[in-house]
Amino acid sequence: MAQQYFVGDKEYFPGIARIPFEGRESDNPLAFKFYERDRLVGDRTMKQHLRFAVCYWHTFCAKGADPFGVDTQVFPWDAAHDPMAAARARLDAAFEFFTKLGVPYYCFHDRDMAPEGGSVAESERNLATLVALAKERQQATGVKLLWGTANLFGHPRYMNGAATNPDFAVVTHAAAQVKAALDATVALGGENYVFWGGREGYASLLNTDTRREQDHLARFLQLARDYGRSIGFTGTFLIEPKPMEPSKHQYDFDAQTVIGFLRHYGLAGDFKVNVEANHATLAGHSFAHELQMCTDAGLLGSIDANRGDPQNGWDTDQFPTDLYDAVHAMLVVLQDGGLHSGGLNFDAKVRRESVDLDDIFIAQIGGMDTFARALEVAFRIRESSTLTQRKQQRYSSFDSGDGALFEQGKLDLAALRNLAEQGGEPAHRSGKQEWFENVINQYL
Ligand code: XUL
Ligand code: CO
Repeated sequence: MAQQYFVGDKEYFPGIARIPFEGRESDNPLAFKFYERDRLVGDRTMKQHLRFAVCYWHTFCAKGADPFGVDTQVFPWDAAHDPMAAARARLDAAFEFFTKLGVPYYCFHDRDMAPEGGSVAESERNLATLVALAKERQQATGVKLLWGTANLFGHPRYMNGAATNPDFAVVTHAAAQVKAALDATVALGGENYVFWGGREGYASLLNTDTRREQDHLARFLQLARDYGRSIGFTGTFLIEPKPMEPSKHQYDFDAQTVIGFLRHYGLAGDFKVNVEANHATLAGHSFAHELQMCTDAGLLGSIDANRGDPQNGWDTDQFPTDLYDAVHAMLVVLQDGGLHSGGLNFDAKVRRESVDLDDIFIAQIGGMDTFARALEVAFRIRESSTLTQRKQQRYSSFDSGDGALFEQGKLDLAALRNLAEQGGEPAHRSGKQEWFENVINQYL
């Protein structure tokens, strides 16, 4: 009997079976060209290195609407009128998709999985009902939860912020949602819990006490951490930086801002950073820069690998296809010893014009192939090229002698001045940037 890849009553993607690996010569759009899940790269399989996740919201909830037009995509799991029946259908479609694609993880917001009810208690019940079903589906398919999160930006009550809202009553509602989302994450064995502060920022300084709002955000995160730990959450809490959109100024602007915030409020360690490629672009940084800042701080938690568009200034949430960029990212990830308990989540959506049901498979396959290839290239660069040694060599004057004493804090400023006088004008040493850039192309 053919293996069945759907778990509910209905098949939502008929005609699509488990996505096979066929290699780069294949022209089958529904096959992997590079992602071969059990292939070893070094001592780990591609699946273990890359820890791919599908996001629930863009994949099963977004339907192509933009600020100028209504939905363009019609999904069979939305047919039911009753929101709870639609949520059950969406869950079944999601697990069919995860299984056919062969991804190990997924991520969700509370409101993607279950509709908001008329009261806090009803919202909690709705979520608990869907979580019980998701638990069954996880057990049946082996798909796991990379992270859970709460949507603290969609409802009108959050228009002035969630944890940073000037009205305490709104802060209590944000807390109720995070509490329930943490309960759900723990029930589903989630390995991380994410905070993306979409509305944790402000539009005008004239009406905003930014100091108080930042203190409130830190207090809120401490309470969430303490509650999470009290119910047995042993995973990592993650903050996902983004400089703008929807808030004009967000308190979690970029990785270094978040790292400073976490250290200032004593949250680093329990909390790490979820770097989104796209948000790096909006902050005027490269994806690799953001990853490197987190690696340097020991705070790289996980990745949203979707890209933006360098030609415009909004969040396009596209699937990654730029190999050069992905290689750069994987060089940093490998330097950090891999993704640890994080993963590569595609917080991405197909374009408004991509209206066929197979487009969501094609998009996800493309993103996974991009990172599979980037992993291989980055691994070979680290193994076979002299890139890492040549980078280290630029700093060799600190490895011994007075440079080493400086690093150890054993020289004062006057001693440095005397060394400058004795040594005379330093030789000009080339940074060799073009050589470093050429190495990536050589290995692609
Ligand atoms: C928004 C964004 C979010 C977070 C989760 O730009 O990236 O979807 O990943 O709330
Ligand atoms: Co994201």
